[in-house]
Amino acid sequence: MAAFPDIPKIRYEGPDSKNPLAFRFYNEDEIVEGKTMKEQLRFSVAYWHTMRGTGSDPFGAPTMLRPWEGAQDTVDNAIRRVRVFFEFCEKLGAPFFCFHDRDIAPEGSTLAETNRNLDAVVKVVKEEMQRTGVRLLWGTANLFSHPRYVHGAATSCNADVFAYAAAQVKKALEITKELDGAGYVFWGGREGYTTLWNTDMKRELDHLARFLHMAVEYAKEIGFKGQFYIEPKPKEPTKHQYDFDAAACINFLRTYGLAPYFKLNIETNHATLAGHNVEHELEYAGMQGFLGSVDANTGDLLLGWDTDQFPTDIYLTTKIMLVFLKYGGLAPGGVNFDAKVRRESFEPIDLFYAHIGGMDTFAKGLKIAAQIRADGELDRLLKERYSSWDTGIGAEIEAGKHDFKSLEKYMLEKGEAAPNRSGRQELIENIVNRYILPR
Ligand code: XUL
Ligand code: CO
Repeated sequence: MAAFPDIPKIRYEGPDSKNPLAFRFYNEDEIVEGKTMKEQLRFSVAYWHTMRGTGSDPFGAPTMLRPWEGAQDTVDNAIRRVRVFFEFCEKLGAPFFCFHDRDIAPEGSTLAETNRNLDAVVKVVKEEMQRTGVRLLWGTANLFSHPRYVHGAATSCNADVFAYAAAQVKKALEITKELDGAGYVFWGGREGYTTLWNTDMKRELDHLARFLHMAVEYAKEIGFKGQFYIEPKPKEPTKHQYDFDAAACINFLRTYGLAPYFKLNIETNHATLAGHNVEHELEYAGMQGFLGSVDANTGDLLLGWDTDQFPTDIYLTTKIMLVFLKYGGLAPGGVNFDAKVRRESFEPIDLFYAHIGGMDTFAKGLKIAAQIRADGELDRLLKERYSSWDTGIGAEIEAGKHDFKSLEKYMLEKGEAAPNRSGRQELIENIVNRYILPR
């Protein structure tokens, strides 16, 4: 039985459409910068929010109406849910999905039983992937929900928990390979601490690095060729998470010899929790060769936690796409909607409205970013701002021809630096608005 019988396949109808179940900007076959929108954006649906989000919060019970859910979290129920999920992706026209191991199948009473549950569900996931053509952007293991991970997983003070986590990631890598995943994400949900009084930070980070090296070695052994990602987040659930932001992650990866094997999966709401914005994090990763994928969502700056809302801000998506286009596109990463409908949006149809809005805002952001790049006006202003480095003393410094003594001599002769020029921020913002608000 179809889970969404009243919902048609979502189609592109163009900017004038008022149909809430149609795209106004996401036209999957339209070419932007030499690729189709589908290839440029690589949209992905997150299994955990879309299928497992209940609407519960610390103050209240679940609210989501999901008629396909049974009373118990059984393997049969999990299989029924998988079929609903692929019907959703198919109707939406999302080419990818992402999942945690524990999203798709219930945990058993032993690791062996849990793995059997997983195998039974993965079989159906594979079938549905073949039926619909929806592909796996990345897989991951949930190393944070179960009480055993109370002190962390790879950074736990309990060596047995490290071993359990290793076994869990081994299996998650196997199923990600089985499902031909384009990547695998490590989000350090509880890899951090609450108080340094009881924490040996150096030892925990050494363990985390050892764990990630084991993952790299095992991927090689089984022939998993997908991209590994670290997903930075500064806090929540722990007070201080080790993968704080792009800079902390890159430093960690370099320190422990892991840099060649990892890129970053940057999430908007995590960036803002770290006191950055997403374009800062993307640019920082990009300039050092660590730009990987994006977990697309948005936070609420009036709330201090990870609200994971669907992105509907055109400035936000334009900025994200500008960085990705600059660094050569998203593949093998994608735009994964790590986003959930509000607790108050409890009907199944809200899942469609939410994803349509996010996809359309990204599609329009992509088109605007491509137009900004094609016109080159912002690039020219940027180049002009640094033009003192293109000739004369600037070019000589960049070429390594100077030291403090020669620069002192230069300035003693000159007497004073050349005057500064305006940064023109307001002009630039007005130019950007010409693209965002053309008429
Ligand atoms: C949590 C978060 C995770 C990761 C995958 O804030 O973003 O869902 O994306 O574990
Ligand atoms: Co995420």
